[in-house]
Amino acid sequence: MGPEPLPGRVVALQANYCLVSLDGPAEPGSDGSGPGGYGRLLCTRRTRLDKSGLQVCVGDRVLVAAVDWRARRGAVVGLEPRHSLLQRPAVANVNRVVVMAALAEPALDPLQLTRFLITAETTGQPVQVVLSKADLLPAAQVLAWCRRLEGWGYATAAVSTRSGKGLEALRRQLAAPGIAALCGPSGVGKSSLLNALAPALELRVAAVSGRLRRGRHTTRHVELFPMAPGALVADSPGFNTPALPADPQTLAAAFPELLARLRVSPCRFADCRHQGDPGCGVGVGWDRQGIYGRCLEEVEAAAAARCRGRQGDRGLRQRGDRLEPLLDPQLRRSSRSTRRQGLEQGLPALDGDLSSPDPEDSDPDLR
Ligand SMILES: Nc1nc2c(ncn2[C@@H]2O[C@H](COP(=O)(O)OP(=O)(O)O)[C@@H](O)[C@H]2O)c(=O)[nH]1
Ligand SMILES: [Mg+2]
Ligand SMILES: [Zn+2]
Repeated sequence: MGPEPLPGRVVALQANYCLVSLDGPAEPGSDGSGPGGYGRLLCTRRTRLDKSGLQVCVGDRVLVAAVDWRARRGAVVGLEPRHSLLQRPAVANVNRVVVMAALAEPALDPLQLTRFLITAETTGQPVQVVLSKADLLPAAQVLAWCRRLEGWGYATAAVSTRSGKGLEALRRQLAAPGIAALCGPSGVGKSSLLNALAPALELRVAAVSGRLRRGRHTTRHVELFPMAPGALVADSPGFNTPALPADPQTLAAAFPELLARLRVSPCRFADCRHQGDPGCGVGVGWDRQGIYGRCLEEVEAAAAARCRGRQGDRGLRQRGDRLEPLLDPQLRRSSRSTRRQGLEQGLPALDGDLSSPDPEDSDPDLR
């Protein structure tokens, strides 16, 4: 029997390894004040753990054994249950999600922002919005965007790493204990923001390039960074089309303003689509009604296709009145999200690196 396994947290994944930040001093007998601080060890994951069907995520609490202090290596031998999971980027044990969108370059796209917000909402944790590049729009327009997103039900702050606007308030928020996941499309300035808040991090930032005025994928993997003692922030690689939930109920639950209306006046029918149907308590004319409708259609189409797939029509999907080969990226995304839900429930193992950007919606500059 070796010494007791040491508790720590996974702060990054690299191929078959994970980087674990230990809770305690870097070496037995040291007080953690040496150059290694509270040590980080590059760890393998033991087969036994893999056979349990769980894939280790950034943010996971783990136990490390077989430590080689000189080589700073170890092996993950245990995984604590998660209290929450952000599916993409995959971050376990998030305490809040900060969704970031740029006010310009790239222009703010309410549908895309909504898709990120939906993913954030499915964690069950508090969600807030940060609008970046406030230096690029007149103050009145910045304020109008903030008011609009507050109308959706989100605390919203405008920031600029160029002018410094909003940075101090955000730094205070991100210094709260726990894990904050920062997510949003590529090029909105996530890495720049973390650099501005904690210059010691020196994260790589992309030059906005090409006709799309989007950043390149300089951030390649999810990684946790310390913002303050006990406060970690996850920077994540850009991807641009988050998946939608598998069912309409989960989708509706991800629209705070819809839920607020439902609380005041419930719908007559439990399966109401909230699209101006008779007896609908949500009503019409709310800002994101059209966006909700588009997302609902996509969720329903994917569910219907899955259902037909089970009935034997494998390989084909209905589109309007014709059948198409089942190669739609949306379907691939939804099946991936189903696999991740399995992960959350501790079911099937995942292959591949959860944190790597998907080629299908990666930045065209890099293809
Ligand atoms: N005008 C302006 N540009 C910014 C701001 N913050 C970041 N950028 C630029 O946006 C681009 C993408 O930034 P990056 O941090 O890599 O974005 P990420 O992909 O979200 O991590 C870079 O060229 C930054 O210089 C800002 O506050 N104002
Ligand atoms: Mg980045
Ligand atoms: Zn309704």
